[in-house]
Amino acid sequence: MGARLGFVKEITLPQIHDPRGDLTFVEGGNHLPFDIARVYYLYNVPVDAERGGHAHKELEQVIFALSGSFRVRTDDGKTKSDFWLRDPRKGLHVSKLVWREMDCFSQGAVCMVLASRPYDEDDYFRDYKDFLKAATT
Ligand code: T46
Repeated sequence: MGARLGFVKEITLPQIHDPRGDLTFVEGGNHLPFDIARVYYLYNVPVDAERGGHAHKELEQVIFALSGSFRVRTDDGKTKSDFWLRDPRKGLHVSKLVWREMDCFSQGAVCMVLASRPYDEDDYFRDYKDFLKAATT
């Protein structure tokens, strides 16, 4: 049986609005379809930086722009899509076997990622040909 193709889906978190400002929260297993094993964030990103350029074998994660904006380009081996993240309530759920590239960071952008697994370099496809083989066979 062939590998399941990866998927990418936008997720909108709750927002509590009052005169003091907005509050958004996220619960693993409730708002996300996995328990959160790791949180990491990217900041001080030069506006011309390109990040990503890999896919994961098992990890799934949700990517947020907590501040500013950036582009996420995804590729599941069949379909390529572009997403702009700019709303802290809206995350991009990126499953395993999805190649992702991130660029067009605005000045001061902060990217937060909620991940289903601890960091493991062995979980990465950093070579596009290796990824394509796993995603399409
Ligand atoms: C992804 C995008 C959105 C760690 O030691 N622990 C960690 O949790 C992470 C994420 C990275 N690292 C080390 C590994 C590298 O030596 O930090 C260095 C930079 O990592 P990387 O080049 O993978 O960073 P990005 O921004 O290209 O990719 C990261 C995630 O790795 C990746 O899963 O989807 O952010």
